[in-house]
Amino acid sequence: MTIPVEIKPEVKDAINCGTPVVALETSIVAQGLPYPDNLETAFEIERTVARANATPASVAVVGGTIRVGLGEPELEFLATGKNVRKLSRADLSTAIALGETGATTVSATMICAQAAGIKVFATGGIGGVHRGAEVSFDISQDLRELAETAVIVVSSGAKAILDIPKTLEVLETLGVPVVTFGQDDFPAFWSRSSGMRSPLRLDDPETVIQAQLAREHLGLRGGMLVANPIPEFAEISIETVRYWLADALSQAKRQGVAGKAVTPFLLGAIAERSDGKSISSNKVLVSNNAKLASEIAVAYSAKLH
Ligand code: PSU
Ligand code: MN
Repeated sequence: MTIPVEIKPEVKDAINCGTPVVALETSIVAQGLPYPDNLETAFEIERTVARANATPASVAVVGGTIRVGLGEPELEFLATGKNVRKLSRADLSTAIALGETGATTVSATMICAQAAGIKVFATGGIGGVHRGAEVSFDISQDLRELAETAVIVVSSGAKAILDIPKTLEVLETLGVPVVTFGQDDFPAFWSRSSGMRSPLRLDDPETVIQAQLAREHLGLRGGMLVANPIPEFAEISIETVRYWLADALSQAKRQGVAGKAVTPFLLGAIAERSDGKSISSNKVLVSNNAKLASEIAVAYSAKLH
């Protein structure tokens, strides 16, 4: 049996020619943002990547086939479809076997990007260790994927809905380089600083790709987390986020939300509490990450020529 991976022709050409390519996830489209913000964001990130001289490759599973590079109809389906599946590492194989359609999270997108030969990937915020994980054991598959799969993930740190100190500890245990771009503090998604210092800091895209290549030359598996702070104009203060979050967390607890549903539920509750402010900031930070990911992909491409 061969694994059905279908790469969009322009993405395939870019990979074969060694020109810059950036992978993009789709769980943010299907589960992370409401319609029509989700579809606007999907298009906007693709345009951002193209403007930065790289080829965008949104990833999903469509009818049991891994698709790397999507067209407008697929993105529209993911943005509007009811009950589109959220596919992480554990779900990919059965989705393929059953011929299902689903949106890929960070972990699944990393696997598909690596299978296609793409080294750089942009998202909003990775999954991590949830608050109360000492009781719930809820730790995202994204963390272990960073330890396994050689893809650079550009995100705005970890979502403030998570336990950020524990998330950083697990990444350290797994030996994942956590690099903040251009500042000393580790960002917290909607806020530029989490109040924690970043384990590492780098200031230019060229060094980021050099670090990943050094990792590979050492025979170390896995990728890197590049944390990119949200632009100042779109930032929401951490106090404000904490205030919204307290309500969202108690609502989740009362309703017994668990498993895959936790992240989408909390993001939705915060969007409501914030009157949509969390959504507009989310859009800005994803685009900003797509831009930095493109610059890293451009630096990588220059090394191949
Ligand atoms: N970033 C966003 N919004 C999202 C996500 C990331 O701005 O919705 C998604 C990613 O796909 C990430 C997933 O992998 O949330 C984490 O889900 P979980 O906590 O269930 O592992
Ligand atoms: Mn989880």
